[in-house]
Amino acid sequence: MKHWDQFLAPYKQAVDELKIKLKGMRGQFDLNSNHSPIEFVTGRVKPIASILDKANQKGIPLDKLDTEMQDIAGLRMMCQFVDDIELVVELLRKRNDFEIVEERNYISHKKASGYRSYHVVIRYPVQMISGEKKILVEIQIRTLAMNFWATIEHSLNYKYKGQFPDDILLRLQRAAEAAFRLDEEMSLIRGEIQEAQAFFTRKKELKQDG
Ligand code: 0O2
Repeated sequence: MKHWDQFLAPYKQAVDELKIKLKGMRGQFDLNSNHSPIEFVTGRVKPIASILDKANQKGIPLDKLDTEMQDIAGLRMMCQFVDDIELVVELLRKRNDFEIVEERNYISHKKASGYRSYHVVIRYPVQMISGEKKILVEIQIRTLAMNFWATIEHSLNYKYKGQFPDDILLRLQRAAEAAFRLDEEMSLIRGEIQEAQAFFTRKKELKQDG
């Protein structure tokens, strides 16, 4: 167990640091504009049992986890609108506190399961007392609708171990289409939504000032 704690320490450090940094991006948008492309940010270190399961499934030797498993440290950035995702990815590309090693666009190329999301894998330097360690971190950027579907599908996947009964599979596919349409509909009335949100923000600020 001590060995796992040692191995996971830089991943934990990276998730904690990146949560602050990426939430900071949202804070800056709140200060400077009416609309933030980032709704909220979450992060986690993959549980040991999931690391072992994935290593087993993908045939990754345990001594190669640091180079071959890209999502031991994972961050998620949720956006209101599909168009916000590209903007967030652009902002990540411009940062100089990490290096992007891979991008996977599961929005233009959705997975067979119906999964949609944009994945950016970065190499992030963590300052440990033993020196600098560069580790891989996966950032998933998705809309609230994509996140809703993925969260539900992930729980069901866990329950059925990937072997969904036909009726559940059909419902999940329909739900994926519904989430896609929801994103499309929201994009069409984006202007109206943002106007209303700006109005409520101003009202809240006036209340706080006075
Ligand atoms: P967890 O519990 O989220 O940590 P692979 O696992 O082979 O599909 P790979 O090479 O690891 O792919 O990279 P990929 O697909 O870019 O990223 C894997 C992660 O993306 C998954 O992590 C999920 O978080 C998410 N993901 C990918 N496909 C699906 C899907 O069909 N449904 C859902 N709900 N999420 C998906 P883990 O390790 O599966 O799990």
